[in-house]
Amino acid sequence: MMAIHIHPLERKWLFVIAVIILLTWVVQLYYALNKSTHPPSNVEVIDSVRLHLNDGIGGGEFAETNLGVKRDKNGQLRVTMVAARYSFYPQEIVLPLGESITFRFASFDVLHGLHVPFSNLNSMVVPGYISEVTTEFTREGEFPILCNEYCGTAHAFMYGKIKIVAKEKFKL
Ligand SMILES: [Cu+2]
Repeated sequence: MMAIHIHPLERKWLFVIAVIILLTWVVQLYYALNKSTHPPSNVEVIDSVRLHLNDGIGGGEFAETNLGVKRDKNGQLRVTMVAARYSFYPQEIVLPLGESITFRFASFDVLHGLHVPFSNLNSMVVPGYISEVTTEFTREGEFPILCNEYCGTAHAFMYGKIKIVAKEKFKL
């Protein structure tokens, strides 16, 4: 059999690539195990065209009048939010520190992303699907909600605001 010849420089780069892949893997594993970063596991479809109507799939959960922060019958805090070019609706919400909160997002038009710095809240908002994330905040303060999927000309101006307050100061 003929020996395969690999140029020494190519061999070097193969090694560099292998190290980069390994490093990426280690970083992902670290964040998955220590910072509770994990892919969303909720698959739920929605009709984006009827999102604003009260007769949409899910009983109009994403109709304008149903958006915002609510407590469900089990006492769990829920945030229902729509991402659309170029804002998040509602644009400002207030939430308590250290309490489990379930976020449900839907897109009105194109692909959006939702990221809150200093938290593990980071999700894609794919048109036609509901993104669900349950998390809790560990720092008080005001944080921007940023769109991290390019969605059009004014993408850079698409933002919202989350204010995290102490549990005792939180009112619904
Ligand atoms: Cu965007």
